[in-house]
Amino acid sequence: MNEEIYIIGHMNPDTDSICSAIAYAEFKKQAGFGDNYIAARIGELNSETAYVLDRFGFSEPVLLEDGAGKKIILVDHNEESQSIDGYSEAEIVEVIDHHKINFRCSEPIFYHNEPLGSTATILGEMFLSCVDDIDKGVAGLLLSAILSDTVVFRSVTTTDRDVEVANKMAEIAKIDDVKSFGIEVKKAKSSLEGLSAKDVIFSDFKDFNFNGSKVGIGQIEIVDSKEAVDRRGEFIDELEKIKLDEDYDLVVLMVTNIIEEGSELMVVGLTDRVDAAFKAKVEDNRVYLKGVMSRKRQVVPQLEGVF
Ligand SMILES: [Mn+2]
Repeated sequence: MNEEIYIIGHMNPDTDSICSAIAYAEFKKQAGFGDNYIAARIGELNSETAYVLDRFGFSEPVLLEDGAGKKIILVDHNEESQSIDGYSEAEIVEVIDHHKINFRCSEPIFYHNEPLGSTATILGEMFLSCVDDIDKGVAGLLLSAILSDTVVFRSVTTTDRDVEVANKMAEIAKIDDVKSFGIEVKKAKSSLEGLSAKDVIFSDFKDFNFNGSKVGIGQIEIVDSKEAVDRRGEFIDELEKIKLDEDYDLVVLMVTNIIEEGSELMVVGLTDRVDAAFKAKVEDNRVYLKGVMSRKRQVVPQLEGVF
């Protein structure tokens, strides 16, 4: 048997990371590349992803805790700071992603990156062009991942190709109403009930190095603002604690209301950078940004630009 190759998404995995890892392992098998590709995860699933896997009858990918000495394919990320422990001693053999590129390698590799709404869109197109009989469950996973990452096509990151691939996958997965299925998927994660402030903040949290400054940006997506508004004080206290404990220069929690299509940013640390990036004023550690839903496109570049 050939050497095992692990396919992993980013830390604090989201639906796109997990479903893309599973689908790509499946693609490798069905397109004849071999059965030595193993979908893996590098953290716990969130409730949305657990819902999606259950809905389409998949079990969770194996947990990979250390990448040292292993062959690895990265999906849905390319930065070491968002990847597995032991990254520097792993051999990265491929990347499939839709984020800004901050990647180095010493050998030529297969690297497929496009500015699309999700990694699953790239994989959906690969399936459509290479696999005759796409599995209903795999189509369901890809559809869910596209809907999740594009916030049911509401995010500015959404492209025509995302919508097109999603519709094709919906047809195969026998999902009639794509948008209401999308809201159903998003709702599976939107309840904050029973989660500590720390769990909420770290449910989808990414680290960035902006010109030497350590910045952490978490995001939650909700369909009703009440719970988050009621717990603002608690979230801001926890952000302060994270900033001190982990020595961040700036920590942000984006509370994105997918129905209102806007985000409240809760901010601790260098709040003046947030003022400058969004030409707004952070007051009581928070600011509302209308129309802002995408961390990747509407928050990260703007903040990076003021460091
Ligand atoms: Mn993604």
